[in-house]
Amino acid sequence: MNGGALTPIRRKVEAGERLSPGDAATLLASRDLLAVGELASAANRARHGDRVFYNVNRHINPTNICVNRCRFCAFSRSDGEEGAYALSAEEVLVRAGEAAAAGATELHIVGGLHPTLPLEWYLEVLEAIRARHPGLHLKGFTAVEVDHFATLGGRDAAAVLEALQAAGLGSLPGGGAEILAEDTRRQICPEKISGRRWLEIMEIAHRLGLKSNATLLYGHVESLGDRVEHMRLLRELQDRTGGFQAFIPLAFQPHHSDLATGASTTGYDDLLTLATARLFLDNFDHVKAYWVMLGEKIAQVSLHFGVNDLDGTVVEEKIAHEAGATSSSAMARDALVGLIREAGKVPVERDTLYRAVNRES
Ligand code: V47
Ligand code: SF4
Repeated sequence: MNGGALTPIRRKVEAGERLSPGDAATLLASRDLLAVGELASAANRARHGDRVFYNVNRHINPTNICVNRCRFCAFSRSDGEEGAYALSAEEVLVRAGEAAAAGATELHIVGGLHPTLPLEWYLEVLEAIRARHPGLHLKGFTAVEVDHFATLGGRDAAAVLEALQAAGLGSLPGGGAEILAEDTRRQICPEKISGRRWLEIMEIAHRLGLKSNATLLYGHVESLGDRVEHMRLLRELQDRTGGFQAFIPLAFQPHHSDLATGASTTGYDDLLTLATARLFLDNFDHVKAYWVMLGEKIAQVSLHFGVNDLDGTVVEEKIAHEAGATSSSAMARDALVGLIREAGKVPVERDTLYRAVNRES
């Protein structure tokens, strides 16, 4: 596409008009990355100025045993398979304690769909973490896990979410969204809940006052049209609930899974996807570059392509690294701050709900 095809889109952006799905498709197919980036950067700057958020967090994956075995997932194992693990409650608590001691404000807790571990086990773990570390925000459980707990325990998703909330859950991460367009979703994760069900559970969570994120898994077999449809569905739900905080495109890590293509996403596609999201998802405050999957270099450059959040310190990452990610699995706070500053931006440490964290240091 030449620069001319962007002219009507530029006019809409400048007039504050909403972009159509056709516009998003045009942006994703554009070969004028810098022009798209400039538009996205202006939209981002209008919302956030030069501020870029990061947080001090720790990921905990209680188990990799999963009944779904999505085709793109190199993290999961079947029960009894070599490499399968399930942490004890105490092991989770040790990790939470380490996080608290390191100054984390958030735990990000997600895992596989264990065939028997009941919701009650998770509720007890959350309650124990809350009792020991009341200052830690507990972000956990994708809509996929919530549905699994509901099925295992014979209750509905709202009851599961209410129980988790009562035990200390503060918000939901954005995982499990993959590709919401049903045909492609069935190809890459046939056992997973439908896209419609993922959206339904998010809507219930938002109505209960739980904020969440939304991800997009891109760079595998999906079409650009699937990406647009995915974002359209998210934008439509966000219009109704306002419960999404950040949109997070996850670059497919192409090794060691059933879907392994061996081909990583390109930097060009990563940046175009992030910039398009910023422009099309006009009702999302935050576009996050998850450096673990993008690599630190593209994540840093993306700060000039519409991104205003670099996620966090992470500490222990398994999902991307099992699938061949070459980034490190932890980043020190100073390193995150350095990346942001070097890009000419102003680092702001945030908590999970995007309030600035002030540390005496
Ligand atoms: O749901 C699995 C994805 C997700 C692969 O909400 C893969 O703040 C790439 O959702 N290549 C988990 N992606 C990670 C996630 C997340 C990460 C950081 C922040 C937040 C947030 C959420 O990882 C899964 C799945 O979509 N995934 N396998 C793979 N091979
Ligand atoms: Fe299980 Fe999640 Fe991996 Fe799918 S992506 S196999 S649901 S752990």
